[in-house]
Amino acid sequence: MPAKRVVIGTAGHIDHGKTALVRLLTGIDTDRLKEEKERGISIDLGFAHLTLPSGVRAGIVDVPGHERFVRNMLAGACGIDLVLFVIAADEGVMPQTTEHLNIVDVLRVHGGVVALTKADLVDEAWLELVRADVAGAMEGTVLEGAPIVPVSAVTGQGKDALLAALDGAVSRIPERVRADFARLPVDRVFTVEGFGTVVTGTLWNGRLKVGDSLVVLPGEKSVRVRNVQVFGKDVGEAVPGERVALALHGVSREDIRRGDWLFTPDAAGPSSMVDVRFELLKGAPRSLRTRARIRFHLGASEVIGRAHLLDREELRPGESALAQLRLESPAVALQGDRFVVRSYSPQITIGGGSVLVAHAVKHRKKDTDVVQTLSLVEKGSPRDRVAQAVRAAGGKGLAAADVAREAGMPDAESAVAVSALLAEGIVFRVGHALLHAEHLKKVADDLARSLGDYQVKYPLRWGMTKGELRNRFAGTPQEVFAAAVDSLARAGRLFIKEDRYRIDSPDVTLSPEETRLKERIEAGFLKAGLNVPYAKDLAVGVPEDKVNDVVQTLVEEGKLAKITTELFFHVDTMHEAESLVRKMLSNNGKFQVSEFKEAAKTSRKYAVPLLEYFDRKGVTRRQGDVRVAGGK
Ligand SMILES: Nc1nc2c(ncn2[C@@H]2O[C@H](COP(=O)(O)OP(=O)(O)OP(=O)(O)O)[C@@H](O)[C@H]2O)c(=O)[nH]1
Ligand SMILES: [Mg+2]
Repeated sequence: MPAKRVVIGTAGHIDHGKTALVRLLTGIDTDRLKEEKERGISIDLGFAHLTLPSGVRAGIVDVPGHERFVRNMLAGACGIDLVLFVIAADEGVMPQTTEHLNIVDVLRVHGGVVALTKADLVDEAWLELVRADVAGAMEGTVLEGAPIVPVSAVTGQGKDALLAALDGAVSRIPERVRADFARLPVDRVFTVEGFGTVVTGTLWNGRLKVGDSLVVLPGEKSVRVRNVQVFGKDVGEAVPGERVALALHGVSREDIRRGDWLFTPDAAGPSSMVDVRFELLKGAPRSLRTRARIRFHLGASEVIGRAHLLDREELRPGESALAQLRLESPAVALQGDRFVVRSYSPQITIGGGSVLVAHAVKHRKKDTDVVQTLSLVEKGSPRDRVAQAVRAAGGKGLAAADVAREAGMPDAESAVAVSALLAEGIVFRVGHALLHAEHLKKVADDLARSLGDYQVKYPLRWGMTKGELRNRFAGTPQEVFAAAVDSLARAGRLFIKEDRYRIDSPDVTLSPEETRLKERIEAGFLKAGLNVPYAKDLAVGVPEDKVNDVVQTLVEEGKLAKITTELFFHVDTMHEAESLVRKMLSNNGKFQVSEFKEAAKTSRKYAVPLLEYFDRKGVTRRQGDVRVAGGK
C-alpha cells in the first residue's frame, strides 16, 4: 500500500496564529513576502509539508486570515483534504472564523482539527469557556465533533496532541474514487532560472510525470511537463493528493495564472453556463434574488456571473435551490465539483454548492422539465447520472469515451453503469457512441411516420424503397438510422421485402375502388393473351402513376410477369407460352422466331422479347437464328 497523501489547509481569523502554528509543526516559515514580514500578517498562500507520526505525508497550505484576502484563502482551500482550523484562545470566534468555517463547510472538506492557539495567554477556566463556545460554532458543519486541541506556538504546549489529532482525522478521510485524468488547479506561477515557468497546485486526480502533455484551461493552450517536484524534490511521478510543482514547456509566465487549470487534453473544456445546486448560508445578510450578480469560486479561480434561480424568484438565507450560473468569462467545472459563492459587493461569502451540469444550455424560466432533470442528476445513482448524461447528449449520442467525464465519475464506475443500462435497453450502443432509448425512439417514430405517410400517399405500393427512406433521413448518422430500423423491426412494426420497407402491416390494403381497378387491369391482360395492351389503355382516365402502381402490385402478387421494363404479360398467358415453347422443342428440337410467332399468334414485337425472356430463364437457348432447349 502506498503511503496516504493528504493536503491540510489552515483557516481562521487574522492574527490567530495560523502561520506560527505551521512553523511550530513543520519548521517552515510560510510568510515569504517582504510585505508579509513587514506587516506581520499573511497576504498570500504559504506552503509547507510534514510527515505525521503515522508516516502519512501531508502538504500544508497556510492561508491568510485578513478579510481582504479571502479570495486568496479560497484559492488555497480548494482541494484540501482536511482543515487545521485555528482559533486564538484569547479572542475566540471572530468574523473570519465564521467566514472561513462557512467556506470549508460549503466545500465539504472531509473534517479536520480545531487548534485553540495562544493557550499560553489564557487560564484553564477561560480555555474551557472558549472550548464550549467553539464546539457550539462548529455544530451542523463539517467540523462538528472535531477534536479541539489547545496549543501554544510559544511554549510548544499541545504540539504532540495536535499531531495525534491530525493523524486521527487523516484516518477518517473517506477513501476517494478519483478519475484517471490529471487535474490540477494552479495556485501559484513563477519562473525559476533554468526551468522557465513553474506552476504549483494540489493534484486533484490523475498522475503526472515528465513529458506528459497537458492543456491549460480555460485558455486551451497546450503545454508539456518539463520537471515534476513534490515537497521540493524531483519525483518520477506525482500522484493524487500531492502538492506539486511543475516546470512547463510551451507557456510563459504571462500565459498562465492562478485560477487556471492543468488538465489531461480532452478531459474538460471551458464553460460559461453551469447548472448547480446553490445553498444560501443561514448567516447570509439578505435573500438572493434571481439574476443577482455573484462571484463564483471554483478551484483557485474566481469568475463573475449571475445566478438565475430555476425554481423560484428569491432564495432566503438557509435555503437551497436549483440555479443556472451564467458567467461573464469561462470557468472550468466538472459535475460534482463544490464551489463557493461570494456576493459581488460587498465581497462576502454568501453560499456555495455543487455543480450538476458543467456545460449547460440556457434554460427558459420555470422550465419544469429542467428542474426534474437536474433533480435526477443530483439525487441519482451512478446509473441514473450516466443515463442522464447520455440523454442530454441528444440524437447524435454520446461518445462512449466521454461518458465518465460527462457523468462526473471514474471510468470504472461509469463502465458498470453503462453495462447495466445497455442490458436494460435504456441506452443503445451505436458505433462508438451511446444513444438514449428516448432518442432512438424518436428517430424510430419519425421513420414510422415517414413510411406511414408514404403508404397513405401511395396505397398501392408495397412501402418505400430503402434508398428513399435513407435519403429522407440523410442527417441521421447511419448507425443511428440502422438501430432505429432494427428497433422497429424487432417491435414487429417494420416489414422488409426486397429493397422496400413497409410499416405496421405486411400487406397492401386497397379501397373498393382500387380493388376494382386492379381487377379490371388484370382481366385486361388476361384477355389480351400475348398481344398485350399498354396498361394505361386499360384504365382510361386513371392517373398513369396509379396504373403503374397497380401493375407493380400485380407483379408483386405474382399475377403479372415483367418481361421488359415496359412489357407485362399475365402469368397464365406466360404458362401457356412456355408450354407452347416446350412442345415445339420436344417436337423438332429447335425453332425460329417466325415459327413461334405463328404458333403463338402474336407479332414479332412481342415474340422477340418473350423468347429472350425464356432464354434468360433457361427454357430456351439461342443458337444462331434458331432456339434450342435451354436445359431448364
Ligand atoms: N503568545 C502567543 N502568541 C502567538 C501564538 N501564536 C501566534 N502568536 C503571535 O500572534 C501573532 C500572529 O500570528 P500569525 O501566526 O502571524 O497569525 P496568522 O493567523 O498567520 O495571521 P494571518 O495569516 O495574517 O491571518 C504573531 O505576533 C505571533 O507571534 C501563541 O501560541 N502564543
Ligand atoms: Mg499567517
